[in-house]
Amino acid sequence: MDFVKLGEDVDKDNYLIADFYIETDDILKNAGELAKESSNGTWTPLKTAKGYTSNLSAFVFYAKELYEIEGNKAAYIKVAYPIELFEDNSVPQVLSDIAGNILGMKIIPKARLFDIEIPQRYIKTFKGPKFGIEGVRKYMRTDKTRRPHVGTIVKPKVGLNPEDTATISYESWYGGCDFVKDDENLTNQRFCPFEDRVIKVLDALDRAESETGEKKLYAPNITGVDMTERAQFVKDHGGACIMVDILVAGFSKVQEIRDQGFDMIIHGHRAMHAAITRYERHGISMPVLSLLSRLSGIDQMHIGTVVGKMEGELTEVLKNKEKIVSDLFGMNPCFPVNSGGLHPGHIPEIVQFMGDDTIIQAGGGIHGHPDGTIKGATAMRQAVDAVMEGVSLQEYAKTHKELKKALEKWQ
Ligand code: RUB
Repeated sequence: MDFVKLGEDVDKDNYLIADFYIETDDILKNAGELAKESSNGTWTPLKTAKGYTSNLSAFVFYAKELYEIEGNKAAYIKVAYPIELFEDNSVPQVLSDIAGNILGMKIIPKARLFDIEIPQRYIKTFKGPKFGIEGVRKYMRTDKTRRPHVGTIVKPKVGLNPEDTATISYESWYGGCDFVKDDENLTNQRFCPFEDRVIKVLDALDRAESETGEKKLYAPNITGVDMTERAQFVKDHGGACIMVDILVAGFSKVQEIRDQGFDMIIHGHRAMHAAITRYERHGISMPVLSLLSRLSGIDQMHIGTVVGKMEGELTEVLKNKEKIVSDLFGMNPCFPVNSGGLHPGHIPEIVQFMGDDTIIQAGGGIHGHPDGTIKGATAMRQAVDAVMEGVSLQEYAKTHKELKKALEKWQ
């Protein structure tokens, strides 16, 4: 078994290609160990290996030394994994291979999986988003206007009871939001039991829809130990959307929910991603997690904002976007979600780099409006309208007092 074959012509129809940044004292030797450990080998030759198991060897086919760092050499390497290594339709199994033991090997103190390329044959085993951008737009009846959706996260993120959560949700929708969601750490705590909350917020949604004549969407956070039952509960009570903390719950659960065919839009929050993605010399990049989220069936996916409160450079956010919207052998694209420290003043910039197919969410940027939630939601929607009409926010604010007040507070 040869785990290093530099310059080998890799058949991209039959291999998954993984790009790594590594730091190690011997690039080729240890890159080979990485390929071995992540496929059919281990630290020592095996008496149990059979002739036929060698077909499942991964191999390094490209290595480029970059620079010296902390007594090691840094390098980019490319590893080819035969697709027979992978179980059909299983994001968790892919991760156990290409980002499993190898990120903890002593001989490679730093290793970062920064990109993957997956062959069509394997992509086709995944269902991907059921709704995607077009499905969500059709449901929300914005498939003609094509404007960005406005969303909110009910705040304070924890502590409110179901009645107040429903009231704030109603006000958000009434003021102009399309979408209301729970926050990542609100699930089924005693102060706001899941079932009671879902019933009350969906009642508020019905009221908001009939009063505004617009479609509205609520994403209750079903993350927890009985996610299937929670999804069923939402479905039984007329809900059209659920939210999952993808990384906390795990891709297997996300895929299970997707495959169970609830026929509801799945909103993907990426809470905890920074523990995996943030350190640029180790871990897994957010674009890789974005792609895997798409494969697992997420319809609306958090990808960062550039502006706002959360870390994330423009190049990374655009890469995340590319992974979830670009052509992928016919798989539906996810609706990108920009969220985290946003207010109406950010909307022109976000639309400029994201385009109109985006869900722009504000929690504090709506519920912190000087005149409260309804006016806060109205100000967000006015900012979207201004951008769609090609008018500057300052100009639009002259005749839209909610927007004016928001800009006075935050810009
Ligand atoms: C938004 C919020 C969300 C973040 C997560 O609240 O806290 O959880 O969007 O970040 P607010 P990301 O609008 O008050 O900041 O989307 O980057 O994963």
